[in-house]
Amino acid sequence: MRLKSPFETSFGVTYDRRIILVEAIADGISGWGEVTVGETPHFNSETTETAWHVIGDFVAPSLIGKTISAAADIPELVKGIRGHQMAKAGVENAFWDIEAQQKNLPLWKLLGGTQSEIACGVSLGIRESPDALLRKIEEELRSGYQRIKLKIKPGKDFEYVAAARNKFPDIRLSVDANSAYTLDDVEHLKQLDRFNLLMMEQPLAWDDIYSHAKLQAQIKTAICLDECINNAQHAESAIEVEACRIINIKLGRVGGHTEARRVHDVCKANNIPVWCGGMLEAGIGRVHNIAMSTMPGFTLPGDVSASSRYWDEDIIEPEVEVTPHGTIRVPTRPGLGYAVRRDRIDQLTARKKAF
Ligand code: OSB
Ligand code: MG
Repeated sequence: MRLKSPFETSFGVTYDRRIILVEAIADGISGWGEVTVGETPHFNSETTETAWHVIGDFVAPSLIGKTISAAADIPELVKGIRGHQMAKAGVENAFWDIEAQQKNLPLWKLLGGTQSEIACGVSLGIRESPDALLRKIEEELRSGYQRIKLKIKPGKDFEYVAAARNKFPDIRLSVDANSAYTLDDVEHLKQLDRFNLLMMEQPLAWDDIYSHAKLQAQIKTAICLDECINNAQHAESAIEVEACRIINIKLGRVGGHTEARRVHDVCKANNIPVWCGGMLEAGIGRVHNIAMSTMPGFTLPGDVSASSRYWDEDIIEPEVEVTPHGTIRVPTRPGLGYAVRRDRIDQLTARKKAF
């Protein structure tokens, strides 16, 4: 699927998404999940192709023919597969859709969600100039979004953030570096403290919680970890060593709804606010994100926004829409609560495998 506009982060530019969808069928009910993995191993170590391989050769064979009494049984069945959280999440989440339909509940209720309307923010890719960025921010604020996140990297940071803060002194503003800095940049990163940012997301290495603790001790801005948190144990460690004050939860990054809920619970018990991250999802991944975002610890606007910001035409019906005050009203029908457009998916399918 071609993105409406290219998305640039510190690790590269994405023009098109190659997305793996999982349809699981159990007891005659069909459920859907989306594998929220990147095409290249630059966000984490997984790619579309590694997920295809791991699902086909390891995840699916671990589940076929097994008695699964609840979606939450699945992590135990695939725990021998180390890493590959995104591959596992796409499959597990399809079973959450099935379980919700079986129990005649909207998925968000099954997960224990309490918020029927969720707060939305946007993530803005790196732009060719601060002026171009300001125009984009203006447009997103006009649509109602409650928080603006700017992607940054060395050389495309201070000037952009300064321009944004100058023009919009009161908005909730944050930055996301996707691991583009090191501890040698502490003095540089301190310069961002003056902009009253809501948070600085994942400034340091993707797999290094400890260095973030060293940085957090030296800057005022709250650090939010993304790439570093792959399970509830990571969240506990990060909180204990004070590596962050906020955590971004991505279903794919932590391996699915079961582990996401554990991360949420750890954060909630420690008064660490969480929010739902995004991976440029199509509709199915987006709708799973909406369901997760209803849990009570999701107190900050997520990177969950309207389908039309990404796609000319999404793969669900209706598309995800955002209210003029920057929220999404959560569906009330059982399961995902949005219809999956098989016609459109068939048109877009390049490869298919059944088990
Ligand atoms: O770090 O949050 C991130 C997109 C791709 C990979 C990593 C990230 C992102 C985003 C976009 O920030 C969020 C979205 O709009 O889906
Ligand atoms: Mg991020």
